[in-house]
Amino acid sequence: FEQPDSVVNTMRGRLLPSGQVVLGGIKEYLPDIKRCRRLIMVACGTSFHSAIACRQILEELSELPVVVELASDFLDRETPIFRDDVCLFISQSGETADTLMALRYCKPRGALTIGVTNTVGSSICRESHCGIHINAGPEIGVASTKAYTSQILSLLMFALTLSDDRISMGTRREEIIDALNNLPNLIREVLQLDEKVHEIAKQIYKEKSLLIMGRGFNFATCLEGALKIKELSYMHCEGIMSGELKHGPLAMVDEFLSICMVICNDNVYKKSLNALQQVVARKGSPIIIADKSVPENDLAGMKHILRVPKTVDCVQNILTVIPLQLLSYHIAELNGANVDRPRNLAKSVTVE
Ligand code: G6Q
Repeated sequence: FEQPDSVVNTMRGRLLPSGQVVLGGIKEYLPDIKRCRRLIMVACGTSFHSAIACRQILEELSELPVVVELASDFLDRETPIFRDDVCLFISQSGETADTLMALRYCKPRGALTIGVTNTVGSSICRESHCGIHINAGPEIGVASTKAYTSQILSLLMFALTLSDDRISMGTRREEIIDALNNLPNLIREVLQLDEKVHEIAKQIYKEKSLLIMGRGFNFATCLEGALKIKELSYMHCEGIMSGELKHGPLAMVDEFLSICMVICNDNVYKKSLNALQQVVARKGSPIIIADKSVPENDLAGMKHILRVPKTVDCVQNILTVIPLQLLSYHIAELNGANVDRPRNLAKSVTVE
């Protein structure tokens, strides 16, 4: 519920009325960053999902290869790193052991390192060459929520700074900046779905399992929503790339399995509808999260539809994840779990 304000804090002083985006912490390094051959984002958990959420727009606006890595796996593989790589280490706490070790691995190999953290003075903040502070404010609960949306915003602004001299991208940049300026209002609107989400939670909180399906810009929402539900309510929940349905997960679908599908009117809309048809043909009855521009007819017969406002494709995932954050909260509460302190987890994972 703090997100209408935390996103403002993330953008404050950075989106200028002139249409320029200024990230003070990386300004001096911008010419070097623009010259790089590859962007690598390294993170764990929710922070990793924010990297997945922004990979596509970073590829589009930077025209560079963009790699997303789980810090633990990145280290296990002893991944090759070069002097002309730019590595971003995304971490709410700035202290997560694997992410910090990945930074310490990349630095001596000559890559430029950028910390994307919420904690000024943290290890990742201090040890990286430069950084972007996400300014989400202290996050008390173990489950990351406002830090996630602020990480996405920070990476979006990073993508915008990389493309500020590309005339051909002017229109695209403008539509994204307009969407960001309107974001707090849209988040307020999404939060009004709370009661409806609560009602859905009452119907599914005793289920053993929930699958969340989507693709494109909204795939990260599925992964992040599933993580929130797992960690808060201990229910088995999986985020599934709907393009992969026919390669395995479709076998699980029947009238008994709980499913949630994210369907937005973007470049993968037709494919998302196709996935819905496949699920319905196997008697699945999914909960739908859709933007308001998706025609009623395309969702005919669906029992639960959560409508979020429509915004630009690369910002839409900030709006689609919030109903799932609320859903995880309500399922956990109905099951009597402590939503601030899930069992077996600690706030910053500083040991292996
Ligand atoms: C999720 C958790 C968790 C967290 C990771 C990484 O809700 O908070 O997945 O994102 O443990 O933590 P940092 O972002 O602090 O590196």
